[in-house]
Amino acid sequence: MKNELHDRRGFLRKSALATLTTLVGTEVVFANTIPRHYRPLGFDYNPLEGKSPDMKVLGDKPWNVETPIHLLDDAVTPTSKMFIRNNGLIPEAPADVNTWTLTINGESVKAPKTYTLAELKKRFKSYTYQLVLECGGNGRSGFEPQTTGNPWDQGAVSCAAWTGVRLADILADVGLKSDAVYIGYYGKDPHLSLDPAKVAISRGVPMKKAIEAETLIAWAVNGQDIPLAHGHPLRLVIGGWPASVSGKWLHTIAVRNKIHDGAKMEGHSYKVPIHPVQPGEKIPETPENFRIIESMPVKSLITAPATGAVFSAKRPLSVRGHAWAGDRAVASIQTSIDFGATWQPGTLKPAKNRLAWQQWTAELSFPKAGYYEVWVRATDSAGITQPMVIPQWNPGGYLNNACHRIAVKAV
Ligand SMILES: Nc1nc2c(c(=O)[nH]1)N[C@H]1C(S)=C(S)[C@@H](COP(=O)(O)O)O[C@H]1N2
Ligand SMILES: [Mo]
Repeated sequence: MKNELHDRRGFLRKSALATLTTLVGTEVVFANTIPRHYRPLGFDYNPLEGKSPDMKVLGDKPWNVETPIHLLDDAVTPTSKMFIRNNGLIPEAPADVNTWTLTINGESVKAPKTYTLAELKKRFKSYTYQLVLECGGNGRSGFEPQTTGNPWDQGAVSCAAWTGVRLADILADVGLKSDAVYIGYYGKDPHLSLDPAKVAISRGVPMKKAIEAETLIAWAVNGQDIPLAHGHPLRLVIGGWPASVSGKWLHTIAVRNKIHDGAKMEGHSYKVPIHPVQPGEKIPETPENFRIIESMPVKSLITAPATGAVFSAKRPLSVRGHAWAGDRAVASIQTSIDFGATWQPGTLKPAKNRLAWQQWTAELSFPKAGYYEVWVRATDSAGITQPMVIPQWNPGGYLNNACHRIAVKAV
């Protein structure tokens, strides 16, 4: 089913009407007067089905849904607790998944090639990796002044187990020219305007990241088909970089001889100033001033207890969470109960695989009853530690990797 409802003359497509009728479960009586570019509300697939009831909806046009931190306690994030970030509309689910195709084209392929999903599964070896997908704007609400974009708290992050084939294997099968430097993805999600000429998002990564072992063309997450909201039936998954490079509803990957120039690669989208700017300062959005965000910075979360916990001061309090560091590993974590004046080392586990988050635990003793905050900070393998309060402000509100903090009361 095409997502544009009207044909070029402005008449409602028969196929669109049929889908709408099925979705609303009855005749759409005034279907002939549905305005051009108007998307009937009955089309709205509800991505909250199957989600935890405590997920926080930031908006439904497009759908953006955040995970409260205490729900991120699992080592492997269940799909019911995965945040949702959309730039456009969620497309219709395909009637037959096996005939879904992936085309590899672009100026740097020797010749374009198309595979059905069934062929991908049959022809290439499949792998499963736990991968951190974190929105580049996760933590945006912490910046002052506020920037445009979704005001995420710290819950636009997940680490699920993705299954698929390596993009590197597919690209080797296609055959690339020597000038290949970048890839760009295209997904089936319609632009919010429903204008078929507009693309909601089409981002990419340099070849070096594209051909890493963990870069997957995935059809399953946590052992099940990918839910529609997360890119069913096929998705690019690239851990450790802004999740905006992990294209959902994937149908095409272009191999480029220059930095990919798709939607959301322009302006200051997913970019930060090369030199620090004053909070709120506007600078020209030129390549001399901005760099594209690549590996995400070191970060950690306290996932248990939830903020606001009340406990007995007589016994130590067990706290735990995750830490991750983009392309790097996390080397150590520390906690503080005195607003960052002193820090105690916690215990950190190694990652299940490269680009997965790592679990940490700590036993904290409190001198007496009263109000405390527990702060956590992680240090990556290059010796870089999270900032205590807020990192460098930037116009897109990206990369806030400030220490996560919870409030607790000892009684
Ligand atoms: N086709 C498509 N892919 C997309 C997006 C989108 O809007 N359309 N959003 C991107 C962004 S900005 C993020 S943070 C992640 C979110 O993935 P999730 O919704 O599965 O958590 O998907 C990325 N892939
Ligand atoms: Mo994102």
